[in-house]
Amino acid sequence: MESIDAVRADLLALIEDAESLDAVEQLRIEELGKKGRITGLMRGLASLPAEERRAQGAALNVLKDEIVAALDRRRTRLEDEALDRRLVTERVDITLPPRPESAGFIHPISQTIDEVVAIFGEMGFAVAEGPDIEDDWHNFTALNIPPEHPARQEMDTFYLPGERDGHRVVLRTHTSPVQIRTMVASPPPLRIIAPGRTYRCDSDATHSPMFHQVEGLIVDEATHMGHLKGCLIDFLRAYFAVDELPVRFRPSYFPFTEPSAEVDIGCTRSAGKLEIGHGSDWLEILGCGMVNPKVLAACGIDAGRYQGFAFGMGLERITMLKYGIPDLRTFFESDLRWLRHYGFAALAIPSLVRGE
Ligand code: 2NM
Repeated sequence: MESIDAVRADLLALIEDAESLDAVEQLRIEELGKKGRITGLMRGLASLPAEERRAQGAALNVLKDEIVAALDRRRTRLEDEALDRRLVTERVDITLPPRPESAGFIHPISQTIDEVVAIFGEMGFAVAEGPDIEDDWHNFTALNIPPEHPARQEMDTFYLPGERDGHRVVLRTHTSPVQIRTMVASPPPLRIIAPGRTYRCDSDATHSPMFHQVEGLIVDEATHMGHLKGCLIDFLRAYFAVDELPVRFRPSYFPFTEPSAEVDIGCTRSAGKLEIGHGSDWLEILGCGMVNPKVLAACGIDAGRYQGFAFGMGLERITMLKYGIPDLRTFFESDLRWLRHYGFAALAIPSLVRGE
């Protein structure tokens, strides 16, 4: 029978040579199991005299504990080495730039609203909002639009079923009811713009039943037509980013303003192409006028003391002109490829934005 010292030396060498966790486990099963050498030595104790058996048994228990401890040390060692290798090969390089997130895009109409709000904001205009579902007093009557006016006819206006406080319910056909609500609710001086959705029963290549407008209103004691002209010329030059943009005011008619004007900007038309900012042609861009005293009075404002100007324009049109979008209908098709092409990055951090 092998001596305890020989078995110890052999087992410790085998454990030291085990190169994997599997090999360590294999050794544990073979050497500490029923067919292992330590078990064999234990069995041999039975044939020894009592005296010798006690000493040999104690020594075997010590050997077994030593082997168990050596297996544990070897296992821990192999695990540590494996972890060290992973830490070297799988190190995270925190200096790498992040992969770009696929970001959403700002719809061109939202971009134009932001730009328009910024330009009028610098002039001291606040943004006012109101409901899309209006009553015909705020949408028509207060604006001096008479009952027989064509704009009131079912053909142009979306009427909703039922009544509200004795008034017919409509989808607002312009954002003017926001100005009416502001004048009813707050005393002058007023200086607001009202961007938002508007609705008319009209749908073809150049009309969408839902579209967007921005209207503006100033009411004060000495506001006159010179302010109106200066304000709108400054706006148009800022929006189209053309310092010397030609601007022309033509007499016109609206029930809610007197006098009224339509505003054209200079352009060039050649070979079916339209260029804004110079040339001898004109392009109609917005409507405006001095608020009709009847409108002020309908809102409870003293028209003898206060006067003001108002204006309105379509946002799709000025967006198409500035950004070269050829077809109105594409604004509302929710085509993501169109939005990636014409949309605007939400974050102005070029390295993080695809397509910049
Ligand atoms: C336009 C043209 C001219 C306008 C008038 C008013 C109000 F409520 F103050 F009377 N709001 N908007 C107005 C005036 C709108 O759009 C082409």
